Amino acid sequence: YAFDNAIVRLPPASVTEGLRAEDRGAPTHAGVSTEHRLYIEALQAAGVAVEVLPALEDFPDSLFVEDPALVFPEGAILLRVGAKSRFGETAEIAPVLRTRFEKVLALQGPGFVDGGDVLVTPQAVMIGLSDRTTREGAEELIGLLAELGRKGVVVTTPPGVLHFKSDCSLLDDTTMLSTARLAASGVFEGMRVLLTPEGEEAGANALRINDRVFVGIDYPRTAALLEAEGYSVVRLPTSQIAKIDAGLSCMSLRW
Ligand code: CIR
Repeated sequence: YAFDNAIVRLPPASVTEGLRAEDRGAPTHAGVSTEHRLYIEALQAAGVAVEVLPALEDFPDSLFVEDPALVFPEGAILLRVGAKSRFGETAEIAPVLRTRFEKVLALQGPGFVDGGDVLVTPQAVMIGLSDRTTREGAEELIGLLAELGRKGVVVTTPPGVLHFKSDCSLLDDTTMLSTARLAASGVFEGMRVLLTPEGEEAGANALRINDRVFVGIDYPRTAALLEAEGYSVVRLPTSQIAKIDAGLSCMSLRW
């Protein structure tokens, strides 16, 4: 969670057509743009240098740059995103990553992995199987991670949850924030786990950046819990991106 650099991509006007499991109304372009701008400012205030890429109208979900690639100080891995409408986002981010990283590996397929299913902890890189991430994809990714000197492990995402990281985030070297439904699977055994309060499951997609933790403003009990545990919390609006099933980790690639 110590990061010097991040890449983000501006929301296109087509973001109103972003994928969603359940239609709770479309977000507005202006609303998403405001949330995105505040997110960039929060990253900068945390000491991160942010590269802002131009919007891609053909890809409504392309502001969620976390999904088509993984980045580490040692190199980047291009992924094959599990949703058809998002598949082309990898080719758009690839040239950018080639200018930033010497080593850029790529998942060849036929499997799929969304970056939202990949959680980096000091012990391992967890890859959550989901409707987007297949076992074949996860197994190929384990081989690529090994080339970067990282250990990958396959875990599962609770049913009905979009991404593994929709339900958890790393708070420090030994502590996870998790929903009760994900923690119940035992994936975080051996770690200290803080549970999101009932009704604030979506608050589990928080984001530790350097000395602070970003938390959605709509999850006040989660924010209070983290503050009581001594974390310095930054509250950010996420109600617009939540309409298209996104949270705070999705909007950047960080290293
Ligand atoms: C999608 O369904 O792909 C987008 N509407 C939301 C992606 C959120 N990304 C993430 O959790 N990493």
